[in-house]
Amino acid sequence: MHRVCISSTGLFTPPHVISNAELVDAFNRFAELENTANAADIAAGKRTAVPSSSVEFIEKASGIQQRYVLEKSGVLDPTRMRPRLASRPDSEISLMADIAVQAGRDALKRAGKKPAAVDGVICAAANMQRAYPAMAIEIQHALGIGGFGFDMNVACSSATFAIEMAANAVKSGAARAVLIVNPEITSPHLAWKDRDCHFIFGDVCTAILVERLVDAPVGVFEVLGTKLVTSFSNAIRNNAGFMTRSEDRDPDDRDLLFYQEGRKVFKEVCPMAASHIGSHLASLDLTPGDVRRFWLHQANLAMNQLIGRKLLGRDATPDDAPVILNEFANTASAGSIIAFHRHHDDFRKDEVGVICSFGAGYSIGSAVLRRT
Ligand code: CO8
Repeated sequence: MHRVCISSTGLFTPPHVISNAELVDAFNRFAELENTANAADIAAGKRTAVPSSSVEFIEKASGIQQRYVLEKSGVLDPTRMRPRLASRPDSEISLMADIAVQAGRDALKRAGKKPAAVDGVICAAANMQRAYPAMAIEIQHALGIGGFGFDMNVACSSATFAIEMAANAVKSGAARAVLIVNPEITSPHLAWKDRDCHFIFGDVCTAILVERLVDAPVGVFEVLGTKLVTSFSNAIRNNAGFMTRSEDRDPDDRDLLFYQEGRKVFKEVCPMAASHIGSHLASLDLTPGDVRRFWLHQANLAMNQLIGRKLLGRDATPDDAPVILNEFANTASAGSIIAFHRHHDDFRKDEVGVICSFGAGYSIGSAVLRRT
């Protein structure tokens, strides 16, 4: 069995930013148009008016201040309320593969690795651009990586679940190194017309290089252990799928985009995540007090504060549990990886950190890391 490490991470940040003020302005103009068009039905009590959104609510309820997106004009057009993404011919690289290649190259460059040293690509994200061929194989081809490629989806826990898959492949000797990419293009499957969730997500792509510890320089993060759990819930769901056409569904049906019971998720997932991390650490003879930093899933600031308090018995500082959701919003599986990417340089030798994601499924994944 080989010892395994995360030797580098990579990040692709989309070119466009939408501030909360811009988002709320577009939403409120949309609400006004809708309410004007349906004024008679609203007055007759046959329809409820679309309520307005507010920057204050968004910042207080979530901690999110802005989000990056691949295309913003369509999102901010009150007559459209979804990004304008151009379809590409089969002869061109797909959008999802394109951003994954950029994040993947960043990770390879930071590790000083050539594609020839990598034996597999896992594309792990909350949504795939198409059914087949696997996105990972297109990414593998574009990067010039040999071996295998496959896609996997565990919603917000896709990246941590992929770390376990990659770590097992490296540990067993099946691969020398595996590149994980998390192209999270959330904007096409977010309900921008729903004020309860229109502020939640942003687009991004992260990459993680998992390899044999002996092949990496000192200063990388050894993977001491990974732990995954799932428990079925309908509280976060998206019913879009390949059967909707045969079911004669209207593509605009609300359940064909992201929907959730946010309060229920909050209440149910926080204790699950805190006890998951506690038991994972205990299995490695560690306690939360031994952990220098928690790189938590970035869905909601209050959620992370609650998990931090449950683990540490006090308020977690930004140094204990760094926050990136103010800048990126919820980027599904990429959130905890961005937190790690941005906040690990100051680790000293032998300090321990935990990456933990939680989300739809429910699914929770953690990786305990020690700096070498
Ligand atoms: N502006 C003004 N008021 C608002 C707005 C708004 N935009 N939205 C809601 N309100 C109102 C509500 O209508 C409600 O009014 P009332 O009290 O009169 O009913 C009031 O404000 C309070 O609303 P909530 O109870 O909904 O507010 P919360 O304090 O619970 O905050 C949150 C809402 C932020 C959604 C919060 O519940 C939360 O963050 N929960 C956890 C969510 C979470 O982590 N979800 C995980 C989802 S991600 C995931 O797992 C991956 C999915 C795959 C990726 C999909 C990509 C698209």
